[in-house]
Amino acid sequence: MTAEVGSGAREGRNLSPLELHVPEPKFRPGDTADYSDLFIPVAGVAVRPEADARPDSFHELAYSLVRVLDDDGQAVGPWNPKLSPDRLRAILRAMALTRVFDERMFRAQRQGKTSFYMKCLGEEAVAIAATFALEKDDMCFPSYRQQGILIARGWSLVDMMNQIYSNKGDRLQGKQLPIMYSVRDASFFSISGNLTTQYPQAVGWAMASASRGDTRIAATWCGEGSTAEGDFHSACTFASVYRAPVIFNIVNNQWAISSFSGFAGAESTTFAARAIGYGIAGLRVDGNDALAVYAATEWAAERARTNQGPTLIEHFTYRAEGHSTSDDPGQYRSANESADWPLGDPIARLKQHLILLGEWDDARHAAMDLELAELVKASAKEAEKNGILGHGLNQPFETMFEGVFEDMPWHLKEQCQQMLDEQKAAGL
Ligand SMILES: Cc1ncc(C[n+]2csc(CCOP(=O)(O)OP(=O)(O)O)c2C)c(N)n1
Ligand SMILES: [Mg+2]
Repeated sequence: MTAEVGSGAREGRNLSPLELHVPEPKFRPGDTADYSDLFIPVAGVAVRPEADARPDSFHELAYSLVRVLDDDGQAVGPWNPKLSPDRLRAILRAMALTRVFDERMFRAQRQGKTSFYMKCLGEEAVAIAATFALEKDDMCFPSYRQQGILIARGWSLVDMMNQIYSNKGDRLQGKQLPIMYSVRDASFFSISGNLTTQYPQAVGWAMASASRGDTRIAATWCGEGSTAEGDFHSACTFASVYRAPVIFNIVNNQWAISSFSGFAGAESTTFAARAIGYGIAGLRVDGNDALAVYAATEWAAERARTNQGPTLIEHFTYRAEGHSTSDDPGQYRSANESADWPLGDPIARLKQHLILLGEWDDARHAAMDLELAELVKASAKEAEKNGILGHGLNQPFETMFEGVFEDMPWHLKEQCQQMLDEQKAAGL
């Protein structure tokens, strides 16, 4: 007798039918998120290998969590980067400035001044502490959530806002989605909306740097969801084979729009463990601990600069806001998930550390917040002089035909002329 397809009784054997596992987040709207089964090692216990250690000699770091700041705000253990108070205050200030900038630009979108914005609330340490541990001219290949790199490098807020407003001051001529900056002078590669393209680009740049005998290294960032892209894996292969001087950052903020990290593989292993299969050094760090992020990056940069090859760092953090201004996380995640995140807030934690050192206090913090709010407000007023969305101060329309071909082909010239004629006829 021929067995029916799908019956599970093929050739007389009584096999149970196959089934797929479809990941499901633990908590949904209406549930109370409970983090009690999340494994969080105490601060200071992770070993710190020498920078020239073989990648296969410290696998456990890919499954653990490097933490420097303990629950009281003390810096403990071998990963403590022992930064000066001035440096700590500079990191704190850049994180706070990024938060104020985000808040103002988010509101600008709600006021109709721009079409789109993305915050990095709760993840500020990942971009900012890492940038402080790199050289100013190391090349960064970010995703759309590392505006903190530009702010840490002291880039002009007005220039960033001009891009967000797509106004006549926008160096990119309104050709990129708001927040997709490109700043060669800050060694900040053009952001692409196509997830993870920056990974192989970073490896290619790092390989070119090495083959030219340069000393600059590359660092790139992507979200945990983006590790599911093929580009992530080909970048890892190339970097491992040629020991490219590159740092791979995976920002595990638990969510990829409305898909939880399980859809990118988090139920089975850590993202740092992806490094093991490629023979790359892999670290998992507390992404809300600016000192842990700094220390991991400093260590990875030393590996890269001494030709020991790439390092992959998973930053364990939480996306405290919606994905973008187009998203409403209340539709898909539990209400207390963000506030109860057990690793706290990166700004509050560094502030607490500085207070404990006797190098900061609440009054100074409040004064700094005030100063930053004034700075961002003044910058926004300056940028708005160049125009906001839909207020006529946009780039000349013909610029949309420029910048692709060195010499514009005849058919584009014709189309451009037709557009200008039609606008004239319509009195625009
Ligand atoms: C190749 C590609 N696929 C899908 C998208 C749509 N998309 C934009 S952001 C996003 C989620 C990415 O999540 P994650 O990598 O975790 O980064 P996060 O937003 O959390 O920082 C998706 C699916 C895209 N932009 N490009
Ligand atoms: Mg994510």
